[in-house]
Amino acid sequence: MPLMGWIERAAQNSNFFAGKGRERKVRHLKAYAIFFSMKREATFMTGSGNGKDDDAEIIGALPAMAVKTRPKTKKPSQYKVYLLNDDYTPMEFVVHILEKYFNKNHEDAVRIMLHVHRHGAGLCGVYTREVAETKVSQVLAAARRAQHPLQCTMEKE
Ligand code: TYC
Repeated sequence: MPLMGWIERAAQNSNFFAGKGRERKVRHLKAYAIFFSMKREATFMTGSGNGKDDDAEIIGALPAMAVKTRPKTKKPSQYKVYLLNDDYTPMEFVVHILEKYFNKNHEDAVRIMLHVHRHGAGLCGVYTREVAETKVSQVLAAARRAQHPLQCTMEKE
């Protein structure tokens, strides 16, 4: 903390610190500097920066601060990507799609395809928004190219 150096220098140069109370005054000032920097953090973290200078509230928040780390980044939302059943798309084509775009092995691809066939829809994977959007459009484009009505959708987790 830069303030510590400043306090040390001030303690050497200023008459205020001279004499027998010097050690105690320096300690006191350092403690105050630490308190103030913590207070700024606590005000920020508790959102209690309402202009009211309520030290009691800040001091109450200090123990929580010691264990609470401020998240710098929000973790991105995840999206589930589903295949939907229809009466016309060949089972083999759906299996191929699951292998190619969802990196499933053959066994899992067959299992998921049959789940969609029997239940109407099935989860193919969970991805961040951009990846999920890419998967959906890749599947729709491949289905359109092959002239199958296969549908694919995504849903926020
Ligand atoms: N129901 C289709 C059929 O009987 C197979 C199928 C499975 C289609 C999964 C789409 O997402 C799907 N040929």
